Amino acid sequence: MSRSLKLTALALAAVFVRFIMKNAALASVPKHIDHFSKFSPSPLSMKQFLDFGSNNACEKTSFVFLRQELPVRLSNIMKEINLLPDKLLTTPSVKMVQGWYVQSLMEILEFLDTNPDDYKVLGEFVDALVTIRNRHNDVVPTMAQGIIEYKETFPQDPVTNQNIQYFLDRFYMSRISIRMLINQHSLIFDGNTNPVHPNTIGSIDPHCQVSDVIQGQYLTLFDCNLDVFCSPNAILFCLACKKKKQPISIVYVPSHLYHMLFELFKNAMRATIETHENSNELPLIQVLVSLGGEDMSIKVSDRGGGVPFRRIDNLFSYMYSTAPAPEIGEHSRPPLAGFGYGLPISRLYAKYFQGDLQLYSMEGYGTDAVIYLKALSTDSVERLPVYNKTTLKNYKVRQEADDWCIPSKEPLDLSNFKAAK
Ligand code: W6P
Repeated sequence: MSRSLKLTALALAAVFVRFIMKNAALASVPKHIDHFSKFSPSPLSMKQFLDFGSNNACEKTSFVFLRQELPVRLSNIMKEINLLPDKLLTTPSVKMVQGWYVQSLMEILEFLDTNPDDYKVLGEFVDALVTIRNRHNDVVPTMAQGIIEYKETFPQDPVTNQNIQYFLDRFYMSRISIRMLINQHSLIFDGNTNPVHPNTIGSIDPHCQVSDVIQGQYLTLFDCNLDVFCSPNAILFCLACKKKKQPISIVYVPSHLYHMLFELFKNAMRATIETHENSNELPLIQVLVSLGGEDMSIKVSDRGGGVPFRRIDNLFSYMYSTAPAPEIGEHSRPPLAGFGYGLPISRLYAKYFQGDLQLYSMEGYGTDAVIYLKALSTDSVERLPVYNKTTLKNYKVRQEADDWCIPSKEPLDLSNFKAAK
């Protein structure tokens, strides 16, 4: 055999061996998922997150925790992906997302029989986490694409909407939590302090000043996008605090708060502009921040004409707000279109640390959007989905009939009920 032929044969053999090994690894994945999904995820509190980043933080401890906890969280949610209706599970987009989860799970499992005392292992783990995080960057638009494909083939019905809502709320919550773990570990142990925010611990700011985030937010929105603002005073601030003069701050993830506020301001501004197109003065969007013993609440109030009560749930629906990206033309901005996933995902961010996001709207006037967050870091504990018998039951229920009457459109013919004389 010529030398080059030999080399080709060797290369082919190597490819073949890798192929076989990869398939062997793939074949054992369901077994691993079964194993790790039997564990419940362990919710962490803000305090625990901060402890991982404190001075005596131990990368080894974090590594040993994560190489168990990440497979547990991944496997719990992979079990739920498998419960999706076949028609959705077999769309190319959902298949692709599922493939990413399998790949990432395998990559973490590689670390199970490595030595935590080997600093090289620890370094490789950080690299692996970053690779995994980047692989999953586009999960949200890809799942949305899956829903679009599904909607094209199957007309939407309320039951499917309800099931997809249930799944995606849990799926995206799981994703938020996994990214939080990955971010904390990779930011804290990459050997650098954050030059811009030296006092943050990973992505957590122990003194997250809400007014700072709002101000930053306001400036960004003001400068950039949205053809907003005639008036530079478009947003009015009110800060309420028990201990006056001290700025309100909590232990929180500024990027999460930023995400939520961005969504609320965007919607409030859009509503304001659309209902006051022909007047020169726009009514202010008011922000009220209040710190109590238990809650830190932020209210964003607009006078953008409000939303009918019946449609509020739709604003949070993944199914009803999934539409192919609208063409941005001159006259193509249908009212209330293009909410996208901003609101439902903002609500998940709020719920992730035991808060909530609610809308109080009065059609004809305007909308109050309120973010509730926990004021105390001891109350800020991750809210995580778990795969168990109840989950299984929730996917199996097919609503047979509503237990409330359907109002009739025709007036009731009362003559049938007249007492016989
Ligand atoms: C609206 C609709 C909405 C959603 C979220 C926040 C504010 C607003 N205003 O009209």
